[in-house]
Amino acid sequence: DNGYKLWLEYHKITDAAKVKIYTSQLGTTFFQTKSAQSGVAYNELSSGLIDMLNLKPVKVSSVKDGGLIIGTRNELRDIDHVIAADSLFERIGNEGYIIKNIVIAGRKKVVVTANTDIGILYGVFGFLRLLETQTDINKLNIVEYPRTMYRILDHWDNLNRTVERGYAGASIWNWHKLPGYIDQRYIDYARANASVGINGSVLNNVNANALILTTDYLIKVKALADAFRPYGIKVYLSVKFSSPIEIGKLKTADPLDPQVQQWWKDKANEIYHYIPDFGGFLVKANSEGQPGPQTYGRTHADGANMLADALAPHHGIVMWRAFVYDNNVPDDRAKQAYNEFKPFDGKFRPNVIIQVKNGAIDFQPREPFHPLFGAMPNTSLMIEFQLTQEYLGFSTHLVFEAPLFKECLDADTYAMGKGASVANILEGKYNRKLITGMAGVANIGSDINWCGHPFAQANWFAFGRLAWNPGQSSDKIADEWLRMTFNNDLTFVKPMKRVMLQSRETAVNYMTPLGLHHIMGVNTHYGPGPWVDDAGRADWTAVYYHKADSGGIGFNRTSTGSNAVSQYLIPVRDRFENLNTCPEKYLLWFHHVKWTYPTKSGRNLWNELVYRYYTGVDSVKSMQQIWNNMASKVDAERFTAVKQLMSIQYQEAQRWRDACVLYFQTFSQLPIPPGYETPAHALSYYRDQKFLMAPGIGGNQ
Ligand code: BDP
Repeated sequence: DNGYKLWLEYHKITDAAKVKIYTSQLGTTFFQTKSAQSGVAYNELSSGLIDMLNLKPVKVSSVKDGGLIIGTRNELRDIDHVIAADSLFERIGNEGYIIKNIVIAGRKKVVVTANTDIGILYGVFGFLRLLETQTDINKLNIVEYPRTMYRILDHWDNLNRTVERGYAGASIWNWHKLPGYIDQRYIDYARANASVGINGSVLNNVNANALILTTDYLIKVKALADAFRPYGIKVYLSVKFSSPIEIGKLKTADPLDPQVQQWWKDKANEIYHYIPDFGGFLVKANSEGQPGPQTYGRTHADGANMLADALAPHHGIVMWRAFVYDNNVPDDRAKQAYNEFKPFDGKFRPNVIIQVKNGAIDFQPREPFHPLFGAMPNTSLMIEFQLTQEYLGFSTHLVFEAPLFKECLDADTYAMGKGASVANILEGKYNRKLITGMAGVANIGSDINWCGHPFAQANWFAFGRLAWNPGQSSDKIADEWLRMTFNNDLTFVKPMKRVMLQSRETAVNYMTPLGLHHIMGVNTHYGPGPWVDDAGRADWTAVYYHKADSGGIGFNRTSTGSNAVSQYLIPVRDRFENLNTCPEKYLLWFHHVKWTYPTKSGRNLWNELVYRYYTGVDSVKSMQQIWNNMASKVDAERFTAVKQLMSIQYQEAQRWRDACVLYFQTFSQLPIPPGYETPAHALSYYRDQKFLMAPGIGGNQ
């Protein structure tokens, strides 16, 4: 099994009792298919039932005769009152669905209903998921609806098919063969997204190439949009702010210039001529050398609003990124986004949504939540997570990211008093006028298994499930994914779920324990680089972030330091500010502490750091042992793939550990406590290792 089918394998169900119940219930179907969306829903249902149960249901034309009834509320007018109250139909909105047992004429039935065809498609995927995870279908009462409106994958794909920070092969978009050639993969991609509720796709890199807005490319984009439409996926494009100059031959891209404004309006009209349901733009402006409104002395609001005005007549949105920093290295890069955006709260058009990374630096293995969450009550904010593992070992390390996402989503900002979690803010609970969303930087490429590492697929899956409902637990998501992707055997699911749930903490331990961050290899971002002190600018180095010296280690972001803590609201601010209450997982993020500082375990800081690094490596070893026991429970192809990747991960974890411990020891001057194995090489050996041709390094090709 090469993993191409992702979590949609629809394995044959072998439990005879289950097969009997499912087959007797699902042998007859009432399902009218009138649109492209309900057509794909029907096909999905049929292939799922055939693959799992060898069942080709008989299509019936009357609700009475069906064991499984699928249809929109309108199509089921005669029985909708038996299914649910009006208020419930209202609650599920345009994309939600209800799956329920009802009794008609004395016969028990399963009904899947929704207000729209796309709701039906999501409902069918939801129903098939129940079968894939072998759930009882006789006590169903499921009401599902998405908590965020825009659930989007951001592809950092360049037009030349390289992928910035992509570790799963070339871009899946074959621009050269488009629009004439629609690769089956595009359809499989849209289908996989729909199965987890993702409804949008930004096709190209945020470091955008202006060519994407030329007519030649728009025709190609239209072909993709047409292929995705039956699955409810809208396309969006990353745009370069200087496009009016680069492809429009204007002299300026100043957002207040009438000619520039007109250029964007005309461009929007052209796009909507080809793609009537085009989603909108994603913009990286005035960040890492990209042009933006500040280039012309204007503000983020000026820039975003100008684009928003061009898209508004067509109902498109602008996703304007808050990941901004420039060449004037401030005392602390962590503060810059907040400083630049907070003053503009309430100043953005209603169709602008600010896209904020989960933390204030950059997708590190662990960061505290971004202080902009809770700071802009009158502005739509969407979170940006990174599925591609730029700082998490690329596609060689098994790191299940749901716990990382959840840690941020569940964090309490106290913006509206206790309970104002990041998730609640993202869901728009405090301001119903706002638009809501979640973005994930895709980890997809043309590797046969899509994501490079068989387990990296779980991050794509988890993102979709959490964008749909941030309240779901990592445990539930891992459980579903394992069952759907591999099998329902508890002797497999249970231990592997533990591995997945532990894996992020394991990576934090062997990479950046206790709040350390940004100490990875320069440019590639692969492997350790705590010694990096020259990278063109201070805030691209590692020493800027860890600040190790003979006196201690850590970035003082308290009021005696950069005071980044002041961007958080009380009591979060106080908790981080105070050494005694700051969670140890963020210790060195907020504090510079002595090497002999006593940590909660009773070990001093140095010994704790060493302990964490060694524990991280040991945990990878346990992961390997558990996986080795799974040989008889999974197919040989994926078994071998994961086994090999885990052995790379083990070597890499050791490298991280040894390099960091030896490097930090040059400051602490303290011994590695007895009982730990001695690093295999001297520090110079690790420093000299180079990964010049590592994949994923930037550009806007
Ligand atoms: C960083 C990446 C860089 C991206 C940038 C961004 O290293 O390649 O362009 O984020 O998000 O994580 O714009």
